[in-house]
Amino acid sequence: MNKLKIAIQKSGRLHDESVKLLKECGLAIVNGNKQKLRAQVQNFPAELLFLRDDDIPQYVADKVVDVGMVGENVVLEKKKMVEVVHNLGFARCRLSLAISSHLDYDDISYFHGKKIATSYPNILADYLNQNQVEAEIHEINGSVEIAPGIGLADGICDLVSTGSTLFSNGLKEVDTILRSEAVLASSPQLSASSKEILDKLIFRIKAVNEAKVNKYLLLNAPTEAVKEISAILPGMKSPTVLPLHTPGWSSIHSVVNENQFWGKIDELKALGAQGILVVPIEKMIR
Ligand code: PRT
Ligand code: ZN
Repeated sequence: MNKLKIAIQKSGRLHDESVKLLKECGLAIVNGNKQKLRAQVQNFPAELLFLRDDDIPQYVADKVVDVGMVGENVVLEKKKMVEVVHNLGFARCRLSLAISSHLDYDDISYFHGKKIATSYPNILADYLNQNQVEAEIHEINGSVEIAPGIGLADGICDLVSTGSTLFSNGLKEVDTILRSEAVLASSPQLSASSKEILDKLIFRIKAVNEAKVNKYLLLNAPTEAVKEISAILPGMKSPTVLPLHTPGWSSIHSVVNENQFWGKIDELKALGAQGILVVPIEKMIR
């Protein structure tokens, strides 16, 4: 049977999260040893290849692999014939411009005639063009943040997540070019059978990732408040309402988005809700 060839980063920031997500999707990975180039999957028609993240778009475009788990920043920089088919929800970061923290900055025109060090020359060049800024791009791979300190450049364009690397190098973020996260990048010309396997994988990834941002909520409330509480907790279709042994009381079960949870708690308490339990969901299929 045809197998979907999935490229994941061999080692680095994306490796562990990529493997974890595939395992949460139920894939039993055998010999998933970082030293090896490949790993097999026992219970799903897929095979894993461990590669450098920068090479993944090329391998996908060349159809050596069908799909890769890689930062969207790398997909955009490499400009290969690949299609982002799903966002994976981890390795979130932004690609930003930064300068020495003691310098004044008004807007992007600051960079006119300046030298910018980066590992993202294509994305940076496009951004400068869009903003009609003429600057010199100095491409370096790694340790970009030290460039201004050693006089190699006036500013940098690099990935930022917490901002602590910029801070500890005496730099400040002055402009964000793009936001990125890990994505599934696929060849636009997959065979029908590979596409079918990819769709199955995406279905599972959605179920796993949706479960992570939702919680199962159980509470007790006076039966007379059920209607109002149901309006606050619509759930997947509607909440489950069960009678409690105590007359006039009901148990209400629903699903709530984690981001909305604290906002809803005060309203629920005001309507008489008690004994509120919040439980993690492992998989969620709408
Ligand atoms: O060896 P290989 O080429 O495969 O890996 P790599 O060294 O090129 O990549 P790696 O593992 O560092 O990053 C892989 C991907 O993780 C990137 O392409 C991004 O999509 C994503 N990612 C998310 C990040 C960061 N966050 C991040 N913070 N990649 C790099 N950084 C670096 C950044 O370059 C800077 O040096 O972390 C530093 C900043 O972090 P903060 O937290 O101090 O702001
Ligand atoms: Zn890399």
